[in-house]
Amino acid sequence: VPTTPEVATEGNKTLQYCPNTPPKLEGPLYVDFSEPVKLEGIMKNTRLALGGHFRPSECVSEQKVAVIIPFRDREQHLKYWLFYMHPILQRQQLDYGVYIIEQGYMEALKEYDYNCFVFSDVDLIPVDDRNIYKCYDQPRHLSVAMDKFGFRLPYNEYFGGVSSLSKEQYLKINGFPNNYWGWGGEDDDVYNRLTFRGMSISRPDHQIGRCKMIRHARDKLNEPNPHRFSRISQTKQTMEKDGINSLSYSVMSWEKNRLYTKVVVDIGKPP
Ligand code: BGN
Repeated sequence: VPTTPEVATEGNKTLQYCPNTPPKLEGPLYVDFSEPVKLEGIMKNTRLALGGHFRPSECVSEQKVAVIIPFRDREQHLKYWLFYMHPILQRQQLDYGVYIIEQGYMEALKEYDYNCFVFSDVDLIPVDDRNIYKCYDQPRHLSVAMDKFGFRLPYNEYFGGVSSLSKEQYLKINGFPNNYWGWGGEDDDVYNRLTFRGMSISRPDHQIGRCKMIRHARDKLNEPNPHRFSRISQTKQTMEKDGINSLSYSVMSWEKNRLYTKVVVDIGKPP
């Protein structure tokens, strides 16, 4: 039987790397958005450090995961997300931090040596904790069976909802595009970037990849972007100059509480 290599750590304690299959996963989960949730319970979770950081105490996690939620005015959704996700991420034995922010990759790296980035919509919750929020050999699309789309992919190239990229994979595609304003297409642009850099998408199966979306009306000031069709047809040319290397924003505020780190950034206005 192959054993996981030992790693020496803290004082006289020797810890092993966390196993590939975390022992406390439950499989299918009950997730319900019909009643409001209370966060007091998970606030008392002493294993969470300020800013929504967690590290398993029983093993060393090779993946340091920044979970990034670009979000605006969705306090109710965020509550459900935190309520359901913290326990799941902890059962998954991840060394993680939660960032509510638009420029998550850059800002999270200022704090910690993250090597994996999970990007999640604020209104999506997996209903199976075997869907591990970490990085894989190829960029991962995690929300493959959403209730909104009849528990199927809306189309084969769909990369929206929840996805993960290792630092290496993210750097390879020059990060995400910055020139999509309003709703739609930015996820397709990322998909194009990945394929143009010779990567393919890894996915869980349709049972493990099931997730539920919180129903809501379309956000105000987030109308479908009329330029999205032409933008996604030009990814090959634009990806080299639009991305991490063209980031321009200023940090307005940082807020840390027990459950998350929230960074407000000013990303300017559409041209
Ligand atoms: C697609 C959107 C995605 C969105 C999915 C699911 C576009 C680009 C022009 C075809 N893409 O149509 O951004 O995640 O629907 O809602 O609009």
